[in-house]
Amino acid sequence: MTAETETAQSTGSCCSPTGSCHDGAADVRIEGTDAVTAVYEVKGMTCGHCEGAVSEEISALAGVTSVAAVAATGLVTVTSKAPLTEDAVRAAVDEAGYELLGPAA
Ligand SMILES: [Cu+2]
Repeated sequence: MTAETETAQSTGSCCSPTGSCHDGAADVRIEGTDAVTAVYEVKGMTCGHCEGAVSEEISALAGVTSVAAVAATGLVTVTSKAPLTEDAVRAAVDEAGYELLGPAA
């Protein structure tokens, strides 16, 4: 009989010894990179599902770090590591089933 079985099992942590993998509140910043934020106007969003669909497609674009779509205003705020072309955003919005009206003033 041994009494040391408990400590031997604690090596399965996926990340740090503290066990904190993804802290939801963490503000992730990419150092040395200027984030670009652009606001676009999208036609046709009516609910949270629409917001999610548009966000998902735009999030898939290269360099995009965050997307915030608001159906009530029709505005989509996109943060990326480099400026996006309007064509790329338009294609993503189109893919989601909505229409990009253009950059919001
Ligand atoms: Cu909807």
